[in-house]
Amino acid sequence: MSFINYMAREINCKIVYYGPGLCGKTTNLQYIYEKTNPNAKGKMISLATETERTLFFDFLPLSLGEIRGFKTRFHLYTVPGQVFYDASRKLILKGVDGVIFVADSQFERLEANQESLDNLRTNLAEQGYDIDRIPYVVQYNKRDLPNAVDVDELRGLLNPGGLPDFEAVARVGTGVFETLKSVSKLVLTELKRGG
Ligand SMILES: Nc1nc2c(ncn2[C@@H]2O[C@H](COP(=O)(O)OP(=O)(O)OP(=O)(O)O)[C@@H](O)[C@H]2O)c(=O)[nH]1
Ligand SMILES: [Mg+2]
Repeated sequence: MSFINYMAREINCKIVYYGPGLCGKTTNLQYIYEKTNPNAKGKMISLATETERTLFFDFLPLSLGEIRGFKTRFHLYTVPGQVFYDASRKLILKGVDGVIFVADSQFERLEANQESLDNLRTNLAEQGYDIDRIPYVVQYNKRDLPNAVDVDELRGLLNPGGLPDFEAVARVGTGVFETLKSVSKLVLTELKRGG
């Protein structure tokens, strides 16, 4: 539900990073924050526990240039991945324009990925969104770890429809901007269609 401010000539879009606990959502945002020009970003807000688990959300406003004289502002959010924060995840999904599902590539996290994806589907549906219709991309993170499952296997489990997907090592930034660019492109295409 992008918000267009005609007076200020601004388009505001909301992107949400979703995925199981510790899959690397906050790490994606931190990398984007570090690598973005100061005049293209706002303050990054993180509400975290003492152990740096996301407690409510992380937030980063980004400017991605202009389209037809309108400034495009992307508001990036991450949800808390831990199972018991479901109420927060529902809230954060309100008004979403695009979703990045961050999967943890580790064998031990296969079930957690699946649960989180099911939870995403349920929470989107509750708000009247269909995961197959909104701008949506998948990131297979932690590709650097020795226990990472083959991408083909992850794709079969988490992305059988073959939507845009990316391998990543968020800790060093690999794949981070590719993933973001892909979803923002889909969001802007949707906007142009008047969706
Ligand atoms: N090896 C490796 N570690 C990573 C990678 N990305 C993130 N991590 C580490 O994984 C841990 C969890 O990362 P976070 O970004 O806090 O995970 P999160 O998804 O935000 O977790 P919640 O906020 O609890 O949902 C941290 O120690 C990160 O440094 C990666 O690509 N490879
Ligand atoms: Mg987090």
